[in-house]
Amino acid sequence: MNVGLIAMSGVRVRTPLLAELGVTLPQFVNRGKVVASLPSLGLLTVAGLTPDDVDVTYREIPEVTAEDELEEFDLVGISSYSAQIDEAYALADRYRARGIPVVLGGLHVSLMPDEAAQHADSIVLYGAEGAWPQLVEDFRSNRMQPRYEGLRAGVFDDGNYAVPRFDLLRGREYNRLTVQTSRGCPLNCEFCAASLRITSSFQQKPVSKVLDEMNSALQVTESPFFELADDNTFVNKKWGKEFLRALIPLGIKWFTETDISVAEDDELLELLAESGCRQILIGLESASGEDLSGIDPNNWKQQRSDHYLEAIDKIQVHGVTVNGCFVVGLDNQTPEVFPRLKDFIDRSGLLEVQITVMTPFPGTPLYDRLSREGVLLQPRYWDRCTLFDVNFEPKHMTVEELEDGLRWLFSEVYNEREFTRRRRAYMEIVKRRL
Ligand code: B12
Repeated sequence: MNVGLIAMSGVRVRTPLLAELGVTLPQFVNRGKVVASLPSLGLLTVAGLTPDDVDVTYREIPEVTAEDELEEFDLVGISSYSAQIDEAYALADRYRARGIPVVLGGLHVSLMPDEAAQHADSIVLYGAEGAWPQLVEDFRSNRMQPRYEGLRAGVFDDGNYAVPRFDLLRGREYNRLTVQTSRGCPLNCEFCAASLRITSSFQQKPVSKVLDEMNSALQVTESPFFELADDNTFVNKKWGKEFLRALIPLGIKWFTETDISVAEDDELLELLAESGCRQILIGLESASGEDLSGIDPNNWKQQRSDHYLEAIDKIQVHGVTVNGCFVVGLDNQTPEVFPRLKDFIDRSGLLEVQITVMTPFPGTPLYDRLSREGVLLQPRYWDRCTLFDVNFEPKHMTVEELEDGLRWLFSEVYNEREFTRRRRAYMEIVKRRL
């Protein structure tokens, strides 16, 4: 039996002016190039969960076109994010028209199961753990069910967990490889559309398992740079320190996403630097505390926002750069947000910055609220769930003001002159440690 696991790859933007701007802005393009080549850890995990006597082929498809030759498989599994879901459905429909059964899984499918079921012989909700091995057995005995529910808890426990099949990447070029150390995030931001949505609570992988995965990934790459596919790596500081100590002997370089509380722990910061961490991405969301009211149920981010500048400085002094992420279009923001954000970025010493539009991904509490308020611009806009396209009427500005402001901010922040200025500022910060 041969299973084909197919991932959509590449990055997406719909609004034409932004897309044009995006391809000409040097810093935007640099980060885009780095991340666009990441493999699908979701499908490598599905491959790891597949019984040993089944052949697995892993494919990445940047663009689905009707002319493409279809590769023959006994069963096809396709992964899903909202932005490419229509391409995934089109591919699934073509395979099914050929008589080859298709299974759809992943984030979008878990959140919109009834829609996905129209394009699949079977769908898997939540993690593949706890569902995929049974599905394959059922398929082999001709009793595959239309729907399986994978695990939302205990995903990393022995018996449920499998090491992702990094060996399937042998011979291909990747700038970075991904490894996941946790699923979920206790902050529970209203707009979050990441792994939090397929877990019942925060799940942490034991350090020994993360190390096994890294060692397995190290077999297929000569110059390893790891990107941790976590929502928030350092929720548990005790686990964090154990993990960082274990990383030191590997001599790797790596990147992750976490929250601003790492700045409160000096020992953790020292270990981050020592373990080869090059950058941490932090969802700061806005420069002003007023904008942050209500974005997470406990106003966790709002409470810390007065200390953002000193926290960024403290992290960067350790030689770990901060990629500061900001969201525009939040309920409390007016058009004033654009110059204010520019000013904050200038003063912050941030080396890298990511600016995105608040996006009501289907299946999020934000989607439910904006839908109730009647401010969504279209009933179905999944291909515009890119984090750069505007899909709703903001509270305190017009759609045009939001789009214009975003374009202005992009051109002010992502240009060679600004990046050189930020790099120089960062070098000054690091010198203070020497
Ligand atoms: C790596 C990554 C990428 C890689 C993806 C490589 C790939 N082909 O998968 C790249 C850089 C290409 C990428 C692109 C984009 N990304 Co991205 N990305 C991530 C990131 C950092 C990690 C994802 C990951 O590896 N998770 C770990 C794996 C193990 O989890 P998983 O995929 O959910 O898989 C599990 C289950 O879902 C299930 N499963 C998944 N697939 C399948 C398939 C089958 C058959 C079965 C049975 C089960 C199953 O089983 C798996 C194991 O349990 C997340 C953020 C984060 N911190 O998680 C954002 C994230 C997934 N990306 C996001 C977005 C918005 C994008 C872009 C639209 C950005 C853009 N403007 O272009 C594009 C999407 C284009 C596309 N190709 O679809 C959003 C998606 C939200 C959503 N609900 O759709 C996220 C959550 C970030 C965010 N800010 O919200 N991304």
